[in-house]
Amino acid sequence: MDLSRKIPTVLSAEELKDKAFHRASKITVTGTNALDGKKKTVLAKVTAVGDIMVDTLDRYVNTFPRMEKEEDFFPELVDIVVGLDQYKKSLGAINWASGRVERLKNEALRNIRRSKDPRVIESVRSGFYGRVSSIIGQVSADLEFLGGARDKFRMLPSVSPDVPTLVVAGFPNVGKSRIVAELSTAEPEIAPYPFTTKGIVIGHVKDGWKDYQIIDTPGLLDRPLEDRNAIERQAIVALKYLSDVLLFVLDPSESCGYPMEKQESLLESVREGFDGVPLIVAESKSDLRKTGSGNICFSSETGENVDVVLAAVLHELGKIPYGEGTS
Ligand SMILES: Nc1nc2c(ncn2[C@@H]2O[C@H](COP(=O)(O)OP(=O)(O)O)[C@@H](O)[C@H]2O)c(=O)[nH]1
Ligand SMILES: [Mg+2]
Repeated sequence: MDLSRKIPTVLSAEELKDKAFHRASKITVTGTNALDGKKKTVLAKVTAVGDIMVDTLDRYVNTFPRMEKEEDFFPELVDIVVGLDQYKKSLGAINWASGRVERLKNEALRNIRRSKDPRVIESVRSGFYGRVSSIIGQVSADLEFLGGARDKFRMLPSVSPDVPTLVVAGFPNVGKSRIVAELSTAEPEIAPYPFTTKGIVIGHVKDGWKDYQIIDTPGLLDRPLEDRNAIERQAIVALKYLSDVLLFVLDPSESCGYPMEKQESLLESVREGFDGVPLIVAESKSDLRKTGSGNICFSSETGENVDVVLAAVLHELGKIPYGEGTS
């Protein structure tokens, strides 16, 4: 996902007005006589102001992701990052302003064409300038909001929503990063993620022609959900939309510093929170301790059963329709 790439810089209300009026101020058209010249010049100025404003506003409406079609973004992430209600409201306001300016432009053009009085022509122009200024002023806060939203979208991880994705969970130091590195075909990259300081780690694994994502989420799925504040909970909810399959890592050696009882209760909490997402439970550090519990036991240290973990992961990811991973 890369929401920000195609979105242009959002002008403030002042900048947009300056741009339009400045462009128009440079226009003069010569006519067959003084009235004709005046008329043609004012028609061209009004057209320029109207078109610059409408084109600019329409570009925002068309390039910011719509919340109606969910293919190329995650509404839950957008909600956390900017607030979905305000986002929709602001896009709606920009769309409204564009329509208003277009109508006022056409009305002014008609009145100018109809008139034979240079003073009337001039007053239609200045009336039009005043009205469009006021409309742009009315959506000033919305432009500002969308400008901020664009910047915040840059923080979102460049995760493809349509590539089947494995998310790895478990307490700190249980061996998540090492197994992600073992499973990944390519070197994992670190991407920023809203409300975590550490970012998320995105690895890739290939199975024939298919490329899958493996995501390690330091700070997100490594503590009980009950201990989370509202924003962290939302971030976890958003993460749910990235997850097609979960791998939960338990460390029975407890060398991670967390007793198995706590690890198992986190597992239950994640199981509930990610209800409906296929869950693979695997026990790490089999070189240190094996439980005989029936879960896959692996060791990134010796390589034992890393292939079994990989096979289980690929088996589950293989069930996800490719190209529509996230639902
Ligand atoms: N003995 C042993 N140590 C491991 C194994 N996997 C990870 N570790 C060690 O456990 C610590 C935490 O591993 P890491 O992958 O960073 O855990 P994470 O915090 O869950 O990502 C590191 O010191 C690793 O070297 C393993 O299979 N066997
Ligand atoms: Mg780690």
